Amino acid sequence: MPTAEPTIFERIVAREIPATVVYEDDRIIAFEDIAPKAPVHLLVVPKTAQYANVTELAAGDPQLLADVVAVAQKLADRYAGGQYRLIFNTGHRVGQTVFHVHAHVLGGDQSEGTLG
Ligand code: D5M
Repeated sequence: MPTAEPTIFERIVAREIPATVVYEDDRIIAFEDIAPKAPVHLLVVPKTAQYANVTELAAGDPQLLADVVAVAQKLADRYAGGQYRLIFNTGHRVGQTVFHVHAHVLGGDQSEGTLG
């Protein structure tokens, strides 16, 4: 069976390509988004490539999803005064480009305009 190409996030986990890493433990890595959409824009990424999106992660490893949320809160506390949006794009039609589950943590002053 052919193996899928590694995603860009697997390559960041493997340190094959650089990223500005702001958090890491044995199961999760977080780094700055390369194309920030807010004053603070971080990605919190489970290291496993097993889950393409948050629905799969919630079904397959709910504790890991809870840990992703806890890391997002910790980083928002550190970098964004504890206020943030947490976004999981799910599907290419809404803009998902990397099919390795990741949480966008968006913080900083966005009072001039946000989603919804
Ligand atoms: O989010 C995928 C996100 O990944 C998007 O906001 C850009 C970001 N990205 C892509 N390549 C890199 C690298 N090399 N470093 C940091 N961030 C990166 P999605 O929800 O799939 O659209």
